[in-house]
Amino acid sequence: MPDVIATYAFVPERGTAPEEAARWIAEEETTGTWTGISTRVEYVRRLDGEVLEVTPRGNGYVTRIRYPAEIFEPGNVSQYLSVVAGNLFGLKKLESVRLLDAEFPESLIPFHGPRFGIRGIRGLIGTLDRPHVGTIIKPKVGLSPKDTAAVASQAALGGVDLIKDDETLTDQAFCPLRERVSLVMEALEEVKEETGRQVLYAVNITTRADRIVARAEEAVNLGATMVMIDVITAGFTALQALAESPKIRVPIHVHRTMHAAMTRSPVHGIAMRLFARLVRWLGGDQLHTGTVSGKMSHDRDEVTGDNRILTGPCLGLKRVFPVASGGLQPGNVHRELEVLGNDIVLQAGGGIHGHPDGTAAGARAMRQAVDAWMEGISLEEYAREHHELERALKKWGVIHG
Ligand code: RUB
Repeated sequence: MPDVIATYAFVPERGTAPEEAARWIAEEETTGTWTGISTRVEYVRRLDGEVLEVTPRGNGYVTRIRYPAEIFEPGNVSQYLSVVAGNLFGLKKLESVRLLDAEFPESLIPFHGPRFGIRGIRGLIGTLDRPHVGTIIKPKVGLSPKDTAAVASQAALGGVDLIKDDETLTDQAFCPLRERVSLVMEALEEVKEETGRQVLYAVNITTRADRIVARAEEAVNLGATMVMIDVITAGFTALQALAESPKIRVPIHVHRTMHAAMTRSPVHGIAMRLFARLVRWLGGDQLHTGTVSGKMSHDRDEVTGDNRILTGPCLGLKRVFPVASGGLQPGNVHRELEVLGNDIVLQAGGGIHGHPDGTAAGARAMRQAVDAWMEGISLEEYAREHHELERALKKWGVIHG
């Protein structure tokens, strides 16, 4: 049976040989512990982890460790994480350790993946190949349901494809979910009647595990055309529960707030790569993977590699729409697209609602930047005949490589 292979970058504790440090990982996560134990009887030894190789890299080492497939419970991703991303991070034998990736055999991926994926979402919106433009309602929190709907309406009129709640907005007293969804959907229906355009609304249904599916169902019953989950804070199995619920037949937008506590350090933690794999397996339709020129810390090669995990071949599972978000404005659009390609959702909060002429103008400016890209015209040249874009570029400038 093919096994699980996990790759770690690490720096051993002073005085510990790299091979020994790697062996500590393999043993801690399988059949061993800090000392020899009489209960590690012979038949258990087939479940030992195995250090396949240790090679120097930079100031440390990279190791590949084989975990026998048999130690994993098929379909239980919480348990998968407890093995490949478990106690090892705290071992004193390692000064630092970062899980770079883990590859699992087909027998451990018994998941149906996204229901919609890139093609399904394009079908809902009616686009063939242009990048999608999304917005996050800003301010993150504080607006009443009525004002949220008014902002959504302006963004939709300006031309965005997707409107979403921010990661900290759920069902607070100042903006109850029921009222917010009803009013936003009413506003988007009006825009649809006026313009013929379908604009999706991703409602943040993140809540405790035993209530999340019911909350998502409630949002869908109120007309939500997408649901959103903060997958790191809610848990991967909460995403799985949503995706597997027969009543939630809308795409799932996956936000990754808190990920950087694990993914940001180049020497310690967990690379985004594994989370991208899990989200695709478990049924996310869109996933934040970062920008290459925005406000959040990023590594260009990691972002493009993560997007390939979402969009490359994977056991016939549908392709997940990558979402680039954080500090984007019309002046970043060409930089993002030349690196990330057209199968991308470009999301702008401040870069739309901060436009000098308001939200609708900001949405128009983002769309104009995308249109310029599709027509092969530079932002500066397109801005000469597109007032909203011109105003945005004057405020924020054009971001080159
Ligand atoms: C964007 C925003 C998003 C972050 C998340 O707002 O608040 O939650 O982009 O980051 P703005 P990531 O457009 O005003 O910067 O996508 O990297 O997880």
